[in-house]
Amino acid sequence: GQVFKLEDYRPNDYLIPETSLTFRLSPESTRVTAVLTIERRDGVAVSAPLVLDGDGLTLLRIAIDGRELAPADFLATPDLLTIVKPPATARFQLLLETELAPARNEALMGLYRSSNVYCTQCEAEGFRRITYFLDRPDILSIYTVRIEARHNEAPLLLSNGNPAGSGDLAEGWHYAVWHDPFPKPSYLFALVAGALGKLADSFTTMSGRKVELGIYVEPGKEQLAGYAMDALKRSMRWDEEAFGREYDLDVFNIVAVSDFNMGAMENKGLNIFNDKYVLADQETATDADFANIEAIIAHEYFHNWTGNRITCRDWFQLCLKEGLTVFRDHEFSADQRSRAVKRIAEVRTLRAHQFPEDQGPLAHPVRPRRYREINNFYTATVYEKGSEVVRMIRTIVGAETFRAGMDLYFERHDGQAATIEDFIKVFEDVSGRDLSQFSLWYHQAGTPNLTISSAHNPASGEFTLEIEQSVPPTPSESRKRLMHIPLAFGLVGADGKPVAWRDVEGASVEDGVIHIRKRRHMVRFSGVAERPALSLNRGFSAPVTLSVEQKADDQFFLAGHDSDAFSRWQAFNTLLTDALIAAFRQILGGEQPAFTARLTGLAGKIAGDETLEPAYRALALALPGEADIARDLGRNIDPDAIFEGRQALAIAIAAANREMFAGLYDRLADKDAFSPDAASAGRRALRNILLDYLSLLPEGAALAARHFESATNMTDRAAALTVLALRHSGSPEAVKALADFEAKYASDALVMDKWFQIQASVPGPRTVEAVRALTSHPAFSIANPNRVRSLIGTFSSANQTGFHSADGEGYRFFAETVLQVEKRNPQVAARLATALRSWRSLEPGRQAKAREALLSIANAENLSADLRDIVERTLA
Ligand code: BAL
Ligand code: ZN
Repeated sequence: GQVFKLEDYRPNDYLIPETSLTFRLSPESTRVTAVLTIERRDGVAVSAPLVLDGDGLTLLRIAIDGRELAPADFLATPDLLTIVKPPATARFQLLLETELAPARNEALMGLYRSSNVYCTQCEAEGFRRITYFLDRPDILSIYTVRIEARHNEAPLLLSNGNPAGSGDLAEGWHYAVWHDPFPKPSYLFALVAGALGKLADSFTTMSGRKVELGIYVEPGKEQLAGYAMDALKRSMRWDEEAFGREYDLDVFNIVAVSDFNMGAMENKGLNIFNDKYVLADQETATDADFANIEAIIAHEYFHNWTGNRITCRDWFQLCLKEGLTVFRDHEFSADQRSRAVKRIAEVRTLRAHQFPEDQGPLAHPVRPRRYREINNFYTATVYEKGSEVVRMIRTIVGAETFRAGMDLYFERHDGQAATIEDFIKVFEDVSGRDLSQFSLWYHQAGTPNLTISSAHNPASGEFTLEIEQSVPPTPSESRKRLMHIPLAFGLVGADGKPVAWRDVEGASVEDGVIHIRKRRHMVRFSGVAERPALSLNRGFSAPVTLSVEQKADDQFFLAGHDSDAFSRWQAFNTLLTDALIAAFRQILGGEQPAFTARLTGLAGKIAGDETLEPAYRALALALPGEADIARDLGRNIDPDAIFEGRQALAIAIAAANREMFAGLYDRLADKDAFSPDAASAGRRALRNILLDYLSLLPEGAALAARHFESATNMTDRAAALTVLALRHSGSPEAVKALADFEAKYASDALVMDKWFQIQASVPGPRTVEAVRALTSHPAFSIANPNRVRSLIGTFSSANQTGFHSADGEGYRFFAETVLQVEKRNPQVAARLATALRSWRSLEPGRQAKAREALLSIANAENLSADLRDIVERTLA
């Protein structure tokens, strides 16, 4: 396939300042008439051909300035339209008529049908499946859209912008017109038509303009959109307060659909959502679902400024809108919830998804330099690491200057398609700093490592740090340049208070941050009388790994006393990780793993520490995942031994704290009416992790069964079902709970996703057969992305012992299923296939079987560009 390169960017010869679209909707035969105002750019030769993108299109009619074109005047293939000799005038009108079959569009890109609702997805390159166009983000156009449909089939007709007329037509048809005054790229175009219920509300902006808000859902589910609506209004207010950004249209609409490739999409004024991120109540949604809804509603809304008003020049700049918008939604959630808890959760996610990507064959810079299929770059690196890079800019320039930089960004680039260079420049301009070394974070792939050792000299009162940075090689980048790494730190005294120093030399240290720029720094603090405990990468100031020789005493001390909540959590998590790695080695050596009473005792202390938020305690008690341990080990992975060690540690912690955990579990029982707020969710999280521990002790299955029976909300019910299915697989209690859950929620697809997910997570080599059988369950559908992700995605990316079963059966099933999904939906298949990206870190037996499975995909006939790209890079 074709490779697209950043250095090849050049503006197109033509612009499309205005786009007028008319849709006459029908499931099998929709007519699209596009009238494009085309403008030749200044200085471009009159002879320059006009070449428009298409994807699988059928052209019915083509005319320029009212005259039909002769066959010799153009060349139309399904994927390209070339107008050999456009008119000599600088501006002309091109009319195109195409015909589509939305009902048969199973790739869910372009215009398609989801449960009888017409909807669109155009990012990244879906608009070219609707009409021929300059389908690239630097072509900004003002859209007017007329939608015609049968009234009984689609009483509701929506597009971007503001409503601009509607009425009835002959033979039971009707129409609506929408006009969006803000020039936008084609990937932000959207259309929705169907029979939907509406939850209506309004928001008055900071300048006093009233905006009509609507959330459209399957009729009868309107009340399930209440939390999303509340999150939307809080997001709108927050963006005014935190960034001075006001909403700009008269209406803001959100539509929930049940077949959607992504989580949601930020189309101007008409966000389209995967219904999983809109619909919620206590009966059907977990606390994690509520938090995700809040975050994603905010994320898509925040795109209105970071993405829509200022968009990307080309797809290499994807992180310009995504990393920045993730940063904004993280800050929003931190303000709405607990900042410390949110930060810990973000870092866990980054390490679970981005670190393995950065350390494997799919590693790429936050701003990639080449791609074959842009859909494969909606990655944890672009999104999550992209957000971390923005966070580091704020750390370096300071919060106030950061805000000034953002103001300048909006002022300077509003209405433009911008680049990462534009973004970095505003912060250089407002701060007067040189960010050129820092900008390597955008250009260089790989997770930097810092090796740090410390020494204290009581005689001279000197405390010295030796810091060495390195960035491991990544595909096509074998030699790395030195990074600017802002490392927040603290020197903690025996009383838990910060230790003062007189002077520091060796690196610039500002506001508790060491600025590492060279390969090696020797940082010397003077005037330090007593040896402090060293607290490093506070708040996770830089997305790096650390290799630190640190005494266990110091880790235990920091786990109890670090004033930085993130680092305190980190200290305990490091102790747990070290213990799990030691256990893994003991098991491989044929020994029983053993854990210190000091460690299991500390778990009990943290659980019962009433000075800490319950949500924090719950996060601290959640052991590093099997995949986290595998990532830290890095090579020769045997998932069964990892599982065994982790299970042994969980049992040791449960046994050592049995009474304390049981008492706390009882006290935390919810007595108040349900609320999805962060504090209530935190109490449920703590109680449910205590249940998980207690379930490992005798009578554990009975306890979990009681928890399941008495649950009054989905968080508790799903937690108990998880404990039963995973810890007591095959027990009568587990079998009964799974059957009861299935009977109760059989008709609720989103809740059944949890049922699929839980069963796909059951550890052990027999799960593959259970998952295979579930693909025939009436609630499962290989055509629906949520179903596929819940069952197949969970099995392959979140079940270490099941997927990586030593006989290779998990891989064989996986390869078959990926190819089945691909026939309909290449994008979802390609995403699934990334589950094997870390195959080279497995022990040799599994490695060989994983490679066979990858080769069986690579050798399949008619492989899509999406899947071929992932599989070939994974095998390279
Ligand atoms: N732009 C794709 C969906 C999102 O990141 O908001
Ligand atoms: Zn986004």
